[in-house]
Amino acid sequence: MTAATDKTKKDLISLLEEIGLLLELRGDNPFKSRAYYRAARNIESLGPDIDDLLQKGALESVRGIGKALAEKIREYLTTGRLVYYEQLRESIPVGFLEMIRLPGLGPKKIRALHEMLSIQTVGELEYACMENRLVTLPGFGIKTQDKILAVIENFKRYSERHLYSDIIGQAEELKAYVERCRDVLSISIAGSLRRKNDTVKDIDLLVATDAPDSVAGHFLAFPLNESTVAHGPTKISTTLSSGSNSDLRIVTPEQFPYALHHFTGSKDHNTAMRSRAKKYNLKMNEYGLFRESESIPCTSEEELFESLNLSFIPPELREDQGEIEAAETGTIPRLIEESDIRGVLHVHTTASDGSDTLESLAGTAIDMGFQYIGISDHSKSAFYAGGLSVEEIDRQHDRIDELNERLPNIRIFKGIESDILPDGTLDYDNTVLETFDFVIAAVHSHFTMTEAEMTLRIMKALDNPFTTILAHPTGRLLLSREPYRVNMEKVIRHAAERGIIIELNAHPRRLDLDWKLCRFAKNSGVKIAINPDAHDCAGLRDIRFGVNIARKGWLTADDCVNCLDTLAIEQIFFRRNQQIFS
Ligand code: DGT
Ligand code: CA
Repeated sequence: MTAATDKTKKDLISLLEEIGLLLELRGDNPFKSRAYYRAARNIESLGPDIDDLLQKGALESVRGIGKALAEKIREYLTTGRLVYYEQLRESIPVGFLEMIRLPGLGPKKIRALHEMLSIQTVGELEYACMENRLVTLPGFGIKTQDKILAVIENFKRYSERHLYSDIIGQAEELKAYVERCRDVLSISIAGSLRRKNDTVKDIDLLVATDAPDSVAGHFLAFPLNESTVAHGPTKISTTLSSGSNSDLRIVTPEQFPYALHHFTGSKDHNTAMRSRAKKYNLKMNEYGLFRESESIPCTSEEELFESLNLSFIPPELREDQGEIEAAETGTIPRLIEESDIRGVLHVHTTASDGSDTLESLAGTAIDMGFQYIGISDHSKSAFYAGGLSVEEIDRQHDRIDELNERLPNIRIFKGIESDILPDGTLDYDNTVLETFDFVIAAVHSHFTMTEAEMTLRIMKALDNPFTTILAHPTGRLLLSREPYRVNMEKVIRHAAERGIIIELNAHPRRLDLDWKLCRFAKNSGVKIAINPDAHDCAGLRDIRFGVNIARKGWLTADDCVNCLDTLAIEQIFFRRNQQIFS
């Protein structure tokens, strides 16, 4: 028998090593994986070529290769495939294979993280680190957590898509740098970053100049450029140290408004705009707006929209979701802005899994100009997150009363992030729940229910008269975890009927509700709370990412409860409590 494939000894060794690793990842008997590693080593040190042994039917003469393994090697070398390996691979979460690429994270640790925290992907692992989940985990600790965060930082550089929050800083730095070139006459970030998408592929930057070579030279000298990908007369692409690509497009000052509109996108919005232009017998592209060969002059995007009888469409709305019709009828809403936010809810302290104290969080909220902060540590079932016992709640409430007396510039509201238990109940008795100003209900476990079960579970939690807010309603983690199966339309309609607020979680990896559902919630009559879900003082600043998505979801300040002042939001909490007792 001869090898009918081009599989070499080297391929075989890699295969056996990978099987050993996969078995370890799956938690099979360690003897099994060791046998594969040993066989790989023995084959490596073999003198004769593996094909000779195969032809002679003498594979079993190699130390560590028994009958079963010899059969597998034969299958691999003769067919080029090994069914056993393919099945093994399928039995292991794909994310494990991604995690194993992180230096310092071996199969044992990956299994431990999966068993104790249900982590299956690098993104979930990063999120868990940010929530300090590894600090008290046996075999881990704060140092390991910090090391893991550092290697993840490096890992993310090579992803195809990036979180908006990971890229915007470098994009703004690049823009500020390019702007320093004297020949730059106008400049703007474009593409998905300008539309404030939750994830982005690259940085699109647009410049107007009369001296393209000078601008190109300056751009190429940006200190954070790692390599040049393409260099043409109007477009240059580089890879930055963050791992993302940056595309610079160079146009004349006259072309700038049209190019800005074009390169902002989205593609679907552009297509819809072109159809509209056609109705006016106009042609539209990145260089201009034309009636036959005559160019229609526009000096800004505003004028470009005006030429098509449209009001200005904010970039966030340019997703072909009815924005052109709204601009035609003058019904584009005044979108919420960060300066509309009066206070923040959903904040964790050192009492559960946060890393800053109540006092320092309140201090940061004051510095940020907020009128109130709503504390909501985890509830008792969330043992992995230091969920609060009834005694700890009492102590926290005393502390909040004290601080409210001492700090006249801020109102601290007493809240809790209560787990929604698998049967849809909340985590404490009514006698405990009634001591809070507000109760946030959220799913943190049992993600794998059927859609019907999960929908019922959440709807039941919304029926609880103590529930004020439903948090991170779909459970998705951007680029790392799909939403759990749930009928969100049903949940949103139920929340509307029950007067429940739904959270737009501002953490850049959650942003859940997503922007399409935000709009559906608004149209269903649900109020939204843009919540930072902060686990430290810096986390309070994530609110801006939530505002971006709220804008993409067409929300105004009136749609968001945390644009209310202290008195008004207190009345909402109070009214809810009155309903319970009436
Ligand atoms: P990304 O990069 O995947 O996060 O999303 P975008 O929207 O930034 O996409 P990108 O960088 O490929 O292109 C930037 C903009 O340029 C895009 O939003 C619209 C415009 N554009 C690019 N290619 C086309 C195209 O083939 N047709 C039209 N109509 N517009 C395009
Ligand atoms: Ca882009």
